[in-house]
Amino acid sequence: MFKPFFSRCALLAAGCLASLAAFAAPPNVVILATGGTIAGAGAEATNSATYQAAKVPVDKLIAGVPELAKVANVRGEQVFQIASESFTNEHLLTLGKRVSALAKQADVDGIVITHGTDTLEETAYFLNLVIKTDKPIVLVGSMRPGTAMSADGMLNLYNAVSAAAAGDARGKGVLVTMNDELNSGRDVSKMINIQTAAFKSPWGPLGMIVEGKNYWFRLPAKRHTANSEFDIDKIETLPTVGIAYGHGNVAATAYQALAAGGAKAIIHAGTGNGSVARNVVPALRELRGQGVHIVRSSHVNAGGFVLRNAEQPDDQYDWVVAHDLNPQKARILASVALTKTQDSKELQRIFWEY
Ligand code: DAS
Repeated sequence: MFKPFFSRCALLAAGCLASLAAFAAPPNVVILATGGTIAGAGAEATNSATYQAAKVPVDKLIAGVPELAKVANVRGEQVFQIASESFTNEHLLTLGKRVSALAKQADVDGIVITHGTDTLEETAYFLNLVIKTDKPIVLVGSMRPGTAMSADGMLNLYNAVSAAAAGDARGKGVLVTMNDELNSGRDVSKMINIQTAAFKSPWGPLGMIVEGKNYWFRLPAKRHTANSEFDIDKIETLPTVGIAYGHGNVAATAYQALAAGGAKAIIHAGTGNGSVARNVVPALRELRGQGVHIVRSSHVNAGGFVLRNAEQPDDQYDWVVAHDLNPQKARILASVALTKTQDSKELQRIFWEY
């Protein structure tokens, strides 16, 4: 007689807890604003490409999307107000340290970073490597300023806050949401510079976000965030790494100038699968002999794939290959890796794992 009574009480209690959970406080999401087109303003509604980036402050961005309040408790911080082509290593470190501090706070459930689209992919990858958290960190930009017809920034920002507030975005590394897609900060790149569908991942997005709900189709395969060996709180400077572009009739001048300017590693943005013109090889071998690391990547558009000892005898030359990272991402990883090691075999391990 007593058993049914107690089981009914347990069911009643569970029901109360469930309804309480439904009224639980919404997640706390912090928006860190850095500038870019998402904060841009043009003279006319027809100016979708002629405008000034980095004009609108974060509080105005938030006020422009009142629906954010239905998704999370949102507050904003204006970290920078710049076009992202002007990001420096110091900007990366400042932003990374702020993200790390917020991620450690119990009252922060997710972080959104509004950012210019030009180097958004570099910042996203950098944070993916150095922020020790499972909490959602979502970067977002826009291809049109908020003053233009069919501006994409409002929905992009709503999507980013929805993703950052969603528990199922935890542990998936740094995310980039543009054009309703959820992309890995590692893989995504700006492939087209005039369309709202500008950002693509060579191996596909992780998922889609529709009406504020995440739909996942795949998970990141490489090390990131909490599982990374790198920690922003232990990095004070980022070594200089330069990129030299491979093309027909190329000379060694750019590589030599980068080394003379203090580059600790040079990313060869090669044709095809990281090919190196035969007249440039001696100069690169000489630079390697002077202690500068050479990293072969590919500048093909929709995704390169560089393997060791395919186009060049990397073992013999003691060069590193960037695997599927494009040159600008290879620069980020090389700089972060050089904060830990100068050993080329260790550098290569890091390029395989991240
Ligand atoms: N100049 C671009 C930048 O700030 C504008 C943009 O597309 O966001 O990256």
